[in-house]
Amino acid sequence: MDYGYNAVGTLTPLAKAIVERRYASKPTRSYFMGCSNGGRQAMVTAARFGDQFDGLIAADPGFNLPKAAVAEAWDTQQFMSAAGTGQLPKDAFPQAAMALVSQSILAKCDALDGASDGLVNDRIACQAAFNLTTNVPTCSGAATSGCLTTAQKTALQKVFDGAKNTAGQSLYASWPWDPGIAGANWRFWKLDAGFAPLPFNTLIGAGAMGYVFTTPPDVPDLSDGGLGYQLGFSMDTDAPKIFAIAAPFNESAMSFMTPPNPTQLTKLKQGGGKLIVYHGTADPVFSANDTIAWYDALKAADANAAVYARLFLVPGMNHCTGGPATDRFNMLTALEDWVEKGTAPDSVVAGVNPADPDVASAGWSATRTRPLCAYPKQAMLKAGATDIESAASFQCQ
Ligand SMILES: [Ca+2]
Repeated sequence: MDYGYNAVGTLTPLAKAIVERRYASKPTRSYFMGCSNGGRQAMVTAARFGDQFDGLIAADPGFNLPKAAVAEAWDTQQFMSAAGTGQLPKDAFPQAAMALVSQSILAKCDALDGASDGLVNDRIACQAAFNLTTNVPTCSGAATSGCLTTAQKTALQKVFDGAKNTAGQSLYASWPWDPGIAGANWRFWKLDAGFAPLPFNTLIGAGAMGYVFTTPPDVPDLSDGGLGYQLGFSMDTDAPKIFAIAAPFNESAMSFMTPPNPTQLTKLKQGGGKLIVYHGTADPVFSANDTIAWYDALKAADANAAVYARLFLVPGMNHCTGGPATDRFNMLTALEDWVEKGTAPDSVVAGVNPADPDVASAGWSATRTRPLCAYPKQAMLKAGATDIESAASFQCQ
């Protein structure tokens, strides 16, 4: 419970008391910013302790983190279904295969936003336009360059469709097709997260799943990095344990890891606080689709939710950073302007990190900029604009 939410709940008043004792006045503003599990923490804090903060930033949030750990086991099972004897997921899906899928996505989707620039801003149209089965060449025999085997396609499609139990019920979320799946950070988290001497390390999955998210706690064998544990994980009988309680564990993982009611941010709203959420659409750890579904539900529950909560999608960006993306931006300044000047962010200008190999290999200008748009708007090339390296050539629509 401390890990899930109560550390913030306990320490925030204490920190404020220390500030007041030292400076003889309360802090003028209180902000919270985190990515990944820190992004999850920001969302939980907005719901549970929203009156304690003036503004929060939840980046690539592990919003439904126990569910994402289920999905990681699912992913491992799918990737390994395409692996040969002695192979790991990284062997079953060499980088050339992911680059081929990325290029195939670009071929169908890049121009949909008006600019053939290596970025897919029109995410919705792309999901309808791209078809893994028909748009990527199928190998006639063994895996070679320039094609995917049927086994690779089947596995990758199941990963992107999202974890399901045998009844076909979704256990987490689907994932958007985005050219950023060829990013180094995507590969690290999804396929290649091995740390010597372990051949494979499932990171958030096996260890966290067994010890933290399963009730009663399990003791996963991590001597192989958790590979065997994930391969044996049942979507029917193990996955539901993230919702279970068993004394003395009287709160389930889903209860302590997620906001009590994610679409009711009453404390934040009534306290005048603001929440910015941003998420890379090629995040391999936490699906942007899960965050989008949350924001859609928030808007459905409160039509005026944009007054205190806004979502920004970052095309191509992997987990918190990296990928072929404009992943350099200052959301904290945008949040301060919103809280302190009342200027709500409709768009935030983002640049590239030219030292990132994914950017360098894409051949983009080192000074490329793009507007990140408040969801559901997305950046589209202005009619007649020709400079595809400049944010000024794009508009949110
Ligand atoms: Ca484009």
